[in-house]
Amino acid sequence: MSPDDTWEQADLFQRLAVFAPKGRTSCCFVTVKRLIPRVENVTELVEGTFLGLPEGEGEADVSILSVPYELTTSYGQGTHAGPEATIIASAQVELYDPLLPEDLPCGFTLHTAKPWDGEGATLQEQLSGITDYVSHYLTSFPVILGGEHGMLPAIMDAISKQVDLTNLTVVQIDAHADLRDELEGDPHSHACAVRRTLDLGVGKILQIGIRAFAREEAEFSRDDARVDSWLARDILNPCGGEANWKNWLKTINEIEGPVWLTLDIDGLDPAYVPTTGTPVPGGLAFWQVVETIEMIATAPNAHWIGADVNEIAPDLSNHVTEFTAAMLATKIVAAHLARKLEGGK
Ligand SMILES: [Mn+2]
Repeated sequence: MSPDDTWEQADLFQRLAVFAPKGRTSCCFVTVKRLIPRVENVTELVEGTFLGLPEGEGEADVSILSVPYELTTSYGQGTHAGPEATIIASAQVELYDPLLPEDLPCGFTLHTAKPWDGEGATLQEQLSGITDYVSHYLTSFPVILGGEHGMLPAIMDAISKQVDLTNLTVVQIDAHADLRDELEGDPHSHACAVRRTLDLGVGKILQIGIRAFAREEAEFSRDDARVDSWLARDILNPCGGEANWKNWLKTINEIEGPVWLTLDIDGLDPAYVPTTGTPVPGGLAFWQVVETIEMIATAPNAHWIGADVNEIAPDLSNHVTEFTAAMLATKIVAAHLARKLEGGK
């Protein structure tokens, strides 16, 4: 095998450069395959699909959508590259989940959709393009990778053709309330995403992880019965935090009717998502997000219809951000499929 072949092969998995001793210009590359065998009959990772799995046949149970939308991000940049980076990172996520009797896809059909094309000369055209794109995948359980949180109203617009939004509960994990009426004159800013979904008619918002918000948002949340805000400080406080956390889980468990999860990864502490658009200290632990996901899936009277994972800006130095996003997207898929196996909706 020539050195070029070795390099090409290494590209499929992981590359480890072993630099030659001082004074020599050449170097060799060693292929490092996954240490744990993957699903039966799957001998190698498929590039560009979620979890590196081959495309399933027939109607999809779960569709992984990519919305590389970034127009209004106010601080860090790079969320347009989030979906692709997350799909690449997902190839490194384990296929075993304790919730499932077999490894993913566990007999189900997963479909990785082509990304949204990004076309549209104006913001409005782009948002309606996202609505159209999402509309094509609603017969399955969509997991939408973003992209900035400003895409949420466009997603809700698509959902509204199937679900009466006034019956919908949106569970929002986020550092920010996203309840501003406008930011710097822009009503479509990601900082206004949840306020716009209320304008569209969404009946209930349960938001958690909130810790960077404006007086306007605090007052809006206090005065509007549709919004329940759970502040990160109240959840994580060593004195009383545990009781508040249990109360949150109980609230999720009692959801009735259709539910959508919108997971802005900045809801997590920046240790897990260092390169997200607006990292804010004092955020949720990884396991708190996992527990919330599992609780949505098992809520007895809820019908979980889909999720988005947004504000993923790739971490070029060590991939922590997109790997966190990939693990959580996988948990969403596994928790949904486990519920489906039990005969739930
Ligand atoms: Mn947000």
